[in-house]
Amino acid sequence: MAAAPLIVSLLCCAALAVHASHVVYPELQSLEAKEVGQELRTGYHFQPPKHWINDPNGPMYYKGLYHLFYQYNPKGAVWGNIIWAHSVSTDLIDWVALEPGIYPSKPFDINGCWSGSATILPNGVPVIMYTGIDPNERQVQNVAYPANLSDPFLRKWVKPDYNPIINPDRGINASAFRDPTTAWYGPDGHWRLVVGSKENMRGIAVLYRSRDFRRWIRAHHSLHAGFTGMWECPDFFPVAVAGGRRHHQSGVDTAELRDSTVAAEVKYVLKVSLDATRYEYYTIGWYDHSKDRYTPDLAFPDNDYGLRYDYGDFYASKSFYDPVKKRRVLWGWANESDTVPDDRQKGWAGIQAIPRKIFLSRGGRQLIQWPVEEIKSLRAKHVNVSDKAVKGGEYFKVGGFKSVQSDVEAAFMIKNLEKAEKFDMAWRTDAQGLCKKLNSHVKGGVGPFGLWLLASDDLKERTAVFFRVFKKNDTSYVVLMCNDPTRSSFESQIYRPTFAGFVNIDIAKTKKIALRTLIDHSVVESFGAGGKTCILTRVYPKKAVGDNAHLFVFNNGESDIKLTNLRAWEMKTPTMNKRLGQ
Ligand SMILES: *[C@@H]1O[C@H](CO)[C@@H](O)[C@H](O)[C@H]1NC(C)=O
Ligand SMILES: *[C@@H]1O[C@H](CO)[C@@H](O)[C@H](O)[C@H]1NC(C)=O
Ligand SMILES: *[C@@H]1O[C@H](CO)[C@@H](O)[C@H](O)[C@H]1NC(C)=O
Ligand SMILES: *[C@@H]1O[C@H](CO)[C@@H](O)[C@H](O)[C@H]1NC(C)=O
Ligand SMILES: *[C@H]1O[C@@H](CO)[C@H](O)[C@@H](O)[C@@H]1NC(C)=O
Repeated sequence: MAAAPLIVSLLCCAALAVHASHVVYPELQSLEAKEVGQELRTGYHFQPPKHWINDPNGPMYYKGLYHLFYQYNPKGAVWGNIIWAHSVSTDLIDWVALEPGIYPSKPFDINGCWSGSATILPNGVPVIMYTGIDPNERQVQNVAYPANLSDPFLRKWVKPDYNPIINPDRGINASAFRDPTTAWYGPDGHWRLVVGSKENMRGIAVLYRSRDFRRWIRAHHSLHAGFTGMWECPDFFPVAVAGGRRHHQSGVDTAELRDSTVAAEVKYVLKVSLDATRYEYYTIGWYDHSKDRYTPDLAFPDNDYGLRYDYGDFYASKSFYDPVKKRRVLWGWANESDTVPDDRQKGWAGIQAIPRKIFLSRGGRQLIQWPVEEIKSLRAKHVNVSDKAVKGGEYFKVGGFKSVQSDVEAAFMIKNLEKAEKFDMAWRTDAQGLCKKLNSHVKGGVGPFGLWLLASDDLKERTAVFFRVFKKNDTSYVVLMCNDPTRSSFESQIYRPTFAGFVNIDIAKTKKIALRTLIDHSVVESFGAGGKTCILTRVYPKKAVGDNAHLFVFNNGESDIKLTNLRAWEMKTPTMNKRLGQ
């Protein structure tokens, strides 16, 4: 946000306002893209042919198809004119674009159709709840039903005239009341859902109950609240615990919570997107069905330095239960890091991260995320490197394949931890600050080691994804995973923050750490230690594009490391949002 006034002055005279936390450029909202810049567009990350996208909405599976709706500006490459665009897929890889699912047409949504969720009713009927902006600019919650249940594409949605079904009454701020969750059904036969809100600096998950999905009554207390500012896009769902009857990696459908034996073998996740920081945080905890209260486990910081799905550019995420593969799948939006004039020029802005399977770790201390297995079907030509020592200060190029659109899996072995730098406990809550201070160019003891990618041959342009190991005391170590895009391009206007998170592994015991990175022209999406720590960044190389983008392995620490194994695949380009019949 800090750069916004500058951007505006560059554009000359655009009026600046902040609306639902998106910087608003009224003059640009309806300027259609004439040409679409292809160079940095993604190959296999979800993206429409042009214009602005943000939050994923109402993901679901229905009659053989995965549905993804998303916030979309049909008229321009900046936020505005928001509707629910709609795409379907049989495999989460190839996508077909349909006509918009939900768009302003009634008084209760005439000024905008904002984010929301889908719920599959017990009779199999999918229903969408979304935030509409009414004629008084109030945020209200509406319901929409499919016009034709026999149509697996769910092309047409009917918005009953009894909308809005939830109003911002009884002291709720009508400008801070949005993004209803998927509903869940309690043992008492009542539906529940939460809507994100705030009261001064207190973020709130406002709880509602309903018998019939039409008349909703606000509960006397919220599901949960915290002093972290507006809570956007809440997501609340059960996860299986290890040792239960189902495998801990299996998903749990919120609909199953009616069954008390299922409810006894799960924990719950509450994720909120913090408008104040533009990052997301989650806690794992316990939900009392009779009192309708969620209590995070004490082990988890319930604030804005707690656990994050992704320590990079990833926001407004939403999960859904996939009944085909019995897993929970997570979608999240990544915005651009270039400037608004850049977006205008390229004619597009925003992508969705690769859908991730999400589940509770075996020990129950965090969630694990992993790209859905289907994306392996895009893997083409590959290269292998194995058992290669990388001495302190050395690096080498991984040649023989095109890395600009690729999937890289690497495993590093650390023989000796003696030289690890001392960890200052003050860094405990500031991985990002630590990575900024000790970036990939700052020599270390054990690390920084990892990948330089989207790198030009002369290495002038490069993005680093790496690990660095610190010593806490004689027996305990801290592993930092970091993404350093400070040299990703020469363009000075581009937002290039170092992003980082700690990795919860006992490196003294494992001596090994794995990294998987999905590279896609302007996307770098990394999964550390099998999905314990994830970081997505957007970069805009000028030289390291197409066949001139290279991959290197580097070690800028004193200690030698070994690359035990690296496999890197070129990725094919799936069908991405072609119109049906085109
Ligand atoms: C409903 O969808 C089915 C399947 O696509 C189609 O055959 C039927 O004609 C549709 N009905 C109406 C009323 O549009
Ligand atoms: C309601 O929320 C809006 C948007 O965040 C804020 O500008 C306004 O001050 C809030 N109003 C009150 C009464 O808190
Ligand atoms: C790479 O290693 C894998 C696993 O060992 C092997 O199956 C594959 O054939 C190797 N590929 C090449 C190109 O050597
Ligand atoms: C080292 O730190 C770990 C984790 O904080 C702690 O459990 C352990 O007791 C410490 N060991 C010593 C020798 O201080
Ligand atoms: C994405 O863009 C950057 C650069 O403009 C902003 O700093 C972020 O706040 C923004 N992220 C979101 C989630 O809007």
